[in-house]
Amino acid sequence: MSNDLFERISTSLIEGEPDSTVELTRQAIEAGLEPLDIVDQGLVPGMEVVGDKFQSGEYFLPHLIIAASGMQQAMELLEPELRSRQQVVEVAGTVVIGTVSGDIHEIGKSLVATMLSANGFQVHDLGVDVSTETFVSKVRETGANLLGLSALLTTTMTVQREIIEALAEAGIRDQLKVIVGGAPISKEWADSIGADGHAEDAVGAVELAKRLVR
Ligand code: B12
Repeated sequence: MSNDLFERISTSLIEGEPDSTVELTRQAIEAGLEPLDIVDQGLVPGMEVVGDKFQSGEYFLPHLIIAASGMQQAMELLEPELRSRQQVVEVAGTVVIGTVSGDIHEIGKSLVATMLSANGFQVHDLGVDVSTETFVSKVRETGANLLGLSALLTTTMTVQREIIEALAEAGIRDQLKVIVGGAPISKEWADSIGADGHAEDAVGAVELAKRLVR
């Protein structure tokens, strides 16, 4: 039964039916399925197919936009569920997170922010297309011990390096750990720009964050 629902959620994204994506996600929650499984086995595989079809030229930007709106609305239903699964005892750390300047991809960054928050981190989510100056000043203002930088484009991943350099220039690079993520981000890239770590998904991001700020 669960497999069938996950597959229908994926298909609804691929076929561009956001209302069905939301309705099927609601059904999956009501059926008691794990919220993270709904994301990982239903929504994300569907979005991957949409991304592949866009890359191969079969789909165009409107397809991406429609699928993203379905996924975002589904994520809004899932967020409170994701949060309530975790028994938060103490603040694990303070995180500033956002998508870098020039990049408006939001879904993965928001999922990472939600999962960090659900795991006891105090999260300041700056949104998307965040300027380097805003990252630096928010880190100063909050005294954050972790900074999360999301970039989904090969053209914006270089901004992650600029932000790390700006932190150093501001004299606050040593005050915090910087983690990076997004589809094009690899361990090699993270190492080459002097980040403290990278993660492939939201669960990995939480593990990394806990390890780094402990
Ligand atoms: C949805 C989407 C969009 C939506 C975004 C809507 C929104 N509100 O977010 C819209 C339609 C706006 C969009 C626009 C564009 N997009 Co787009 N988009 C995608 C798509 C299909 C899915 C991204 C997604 O949401 N995935 C689901 C989430 C859950 O996964 P995720 O983002 O990877 O996040 C996970 C991990 O990466 C990691 N992570 C993410 N952030 C962080 C941060 C930290 C700190 C850590 C530790 C981990 C971490 O954890 C997350 C959770 O598991 C991808 C395809 C793909 N395979 O990624 C293309 C893709 C990223 N887009 C692409 C392109 C080209 C564009 C456009 C340039 C298209 C255009 N011609 O205008 C524009 C760029 C606009 C801009 N300036 O940013 C290309 C990028 C190619 C490249 N190599 O640079 C991709 C790869 C599609 C493709 N195959 O060609 N896009």
